[in-house]
Amino acid sequence: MIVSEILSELQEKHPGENEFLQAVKEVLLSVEPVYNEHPEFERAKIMQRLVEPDRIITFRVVWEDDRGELQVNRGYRVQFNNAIGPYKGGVRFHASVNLSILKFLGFEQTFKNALTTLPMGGAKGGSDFSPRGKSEAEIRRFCQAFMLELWRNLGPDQDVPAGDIGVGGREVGYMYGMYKKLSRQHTGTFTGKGLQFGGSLLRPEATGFGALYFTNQMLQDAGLDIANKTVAISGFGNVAWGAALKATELGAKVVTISGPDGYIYDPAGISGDKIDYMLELRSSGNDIVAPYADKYPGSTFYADKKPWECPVDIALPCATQNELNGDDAKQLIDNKVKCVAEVSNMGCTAEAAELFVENRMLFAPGKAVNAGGVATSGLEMSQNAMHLSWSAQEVDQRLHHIMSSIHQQCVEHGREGDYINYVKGANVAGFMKVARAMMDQGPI
Ligand code: 2IT
Repeated sequence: MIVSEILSELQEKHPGENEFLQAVKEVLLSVEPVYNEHPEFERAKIMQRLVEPDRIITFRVVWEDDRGELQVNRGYRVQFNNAIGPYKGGVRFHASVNLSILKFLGFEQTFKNALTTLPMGGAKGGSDFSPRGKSEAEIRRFCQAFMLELWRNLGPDQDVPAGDIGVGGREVGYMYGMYKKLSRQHTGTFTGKGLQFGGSLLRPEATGFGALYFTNQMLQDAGLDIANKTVAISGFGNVAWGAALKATELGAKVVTISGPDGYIYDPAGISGDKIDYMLELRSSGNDIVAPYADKYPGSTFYADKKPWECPVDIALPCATQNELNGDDAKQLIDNKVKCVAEVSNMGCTAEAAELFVENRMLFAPGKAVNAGGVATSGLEMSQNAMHLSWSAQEVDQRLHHIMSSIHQQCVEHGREGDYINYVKGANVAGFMKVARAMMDQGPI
């Protein structure tokens, strides 16, 4: 495989799909050496097949706003790869959603899901619908309209969506309700469901909790203790909330959260009812963190700035792709950050990620760190298939075990002398599993 050839061909075919090209480039560069040890992969054109989604579904979504005016959005589902299991991955509702972003997310999801040890293929979906400032009724009408078109492509053994940015328990409930109505079936076709109708305990916490189990293991392996470390978290959604909860429980001190409007620095630590307040802020639907500083004296709001300028021991991007750039990485390195774990998907730009690896920093990529979310979705699918539900303790134990296994796979495939290159480890481990499954199933 010649990486530059595949990349330039892709670039020509999909000009302007920057996020997708960025995600592909990172994986290609990581797996190139092992790929070239397997001439059968080259003959089977595994890489050329992997970068082309199985199929992309795009559709019109028409819904009525509270003034009675019709609105038109675009919906998508990118069914990327089902070599190891049914398509699985979240749905994102955000004004920025486009095909490049959903292809990058679906591509990443394929390898992430392979790392979880559970049988799930990769997919992603969403819409450029912006939930910001929308009423409950508008959100409900949009979710129902979105499902009206998508439902035929879904099923418990076909494609199982879940939440992502802009899609939480409320939206999953509305989409699942409509799915159930149209399909006349109550199956596990959606994860992140409410507890009363097939949801799993701990799914809301799982992405953040899993990320902290992983981070803790990285630190322990490097001879460091998470207790009393300061942590910068970005974002203030579901993932940031779970990360703040578990980081605090493990004895670390979370000093930042952020929103599109800027970031909050709270030197006393964001713990207890301050973490609960994140949920309140989120449910206001305004998508701003500034009110935190009014509510909690001693904290400061910095408008239009990112938390990476704060000197901290641990940095956890929990908001969105490319939220930590090269300059941010330099600043963190200058400030002697001990560990950076991407919790958002591709939270670091290519330049930032390269700087961390070149400087042999303790750095891990989203597809390993945040896999606890989809892994717990996999556990929800198992519970649904068995028509039973596990206790929180049982789910937590399994999540712990899965995160350890992902860490182990990264160490095994990412060891470079005494440095663990987690980016390479995660990419190679995920890729090998998918590639072997594709080889065994023939050229389809
Ligand atoms: O990026 C992700 O892994 C998710 N948004 C969760 C996907 C899922 O199917 O639970």
